[in-house]
Amino acid sequence: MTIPADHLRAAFSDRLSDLYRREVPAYGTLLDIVAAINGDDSGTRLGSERHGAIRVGQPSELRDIARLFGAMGMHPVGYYDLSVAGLPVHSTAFRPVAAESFAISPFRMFTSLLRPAMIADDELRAKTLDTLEGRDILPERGRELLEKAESDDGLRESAAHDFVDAAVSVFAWRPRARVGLALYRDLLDVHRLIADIVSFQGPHMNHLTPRVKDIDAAQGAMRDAGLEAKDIIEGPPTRRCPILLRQTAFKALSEQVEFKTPDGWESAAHTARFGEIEQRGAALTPKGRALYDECLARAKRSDRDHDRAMADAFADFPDDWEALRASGLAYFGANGHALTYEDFLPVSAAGIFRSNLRSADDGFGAGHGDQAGFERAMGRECLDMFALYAADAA
Ligand code: OOG
Ligand code: NI
Repeated sequence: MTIPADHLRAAFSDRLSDLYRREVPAYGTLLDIVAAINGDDSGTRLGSERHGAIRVGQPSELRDIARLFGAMGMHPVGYYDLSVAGLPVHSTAFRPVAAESFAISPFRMFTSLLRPAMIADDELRAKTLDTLEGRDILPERGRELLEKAESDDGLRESAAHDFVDAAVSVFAWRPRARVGLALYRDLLDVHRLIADIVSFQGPHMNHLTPRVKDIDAAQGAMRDAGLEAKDIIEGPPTRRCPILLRQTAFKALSEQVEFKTPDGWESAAHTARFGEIEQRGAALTPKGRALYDECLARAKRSDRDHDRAMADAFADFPDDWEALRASGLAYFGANGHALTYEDFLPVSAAGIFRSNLRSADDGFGAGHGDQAGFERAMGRECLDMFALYAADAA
């Protein structure tokens, strides 16, 4: 019997969580907080739901990742242009698409690709490309098993186990850098994100995010547990009928990295990896999403404090299920419940990236999106999230 892609994904998600708990102990604290708040729902989809985030440096890596995730039933949905927030990356989210697949494992991976063209300094851009060249993020055994998974044979039990092992290893933290300390520091000076993407052996997990029922409660509990939480929760304000996605994170930890020198290794600290939590609400239609974006823009123009500005800006966004349905703002399924938003939000994602960058990393200015370029690099198109929700809606 071959193991179905949905089951490979479920095993992969659990194994990543075990790994991250060992690598980033504060993530374990976060899981305890979330389990306490989710209570009885811990045994349902909510209890095992999480997303991860990774960053890759070049098209060949994005293609490998797309194949690897494809074998686990995760497909690229949506295009996120982070250059509008001054970040030299663009992204998609690999996730299941069918309701039955979500029921088995809703694991998603937010995946960003470096945009070297946004590095203005010619010499540093050339060095970045040089450094990335030849980096191969898939272990040989992983590549063989991937080919098998993609073939008609599929993977039987023990090969499936090895495949998940190999897939997990791609995203593990490897403390030996591929670059010397001087180049690392040059890259860090240009942008912390670039240093994180270029300097290492592979695309280590940047964070892992359990889903919580009540993010306001979780934010308070994070502070009580001594985790340095972000000042604000990204996304819509607290509401009776939750919509889209709300997120918060704790500050990155400092990890020792070894850098090559002419006569051995020297170590220095790298700060990038953290934990995040999310609360998911209803998927909005294009009309609902346009209203959300408008409210968000209004809040941004306000000179009141964040919570006040958000509450004011969203005051007219209907907050009962009947009104959301009647006005065509949210998607509803055949059972009468709103469909869950399974994707991400570009402004929130920028806030999550930013929470662990410096103000000096804002120097890129606004750019433009390049979805066609991203898709060319990936060798696949990004699926349209609205079409997917519409197909599931009653
Ligand atoms: C990804 C940041 C975006 C989210 O949940 O919106 C993200 C990253 O830091 O690589 O994960
Ligand atoms: Ni995230």
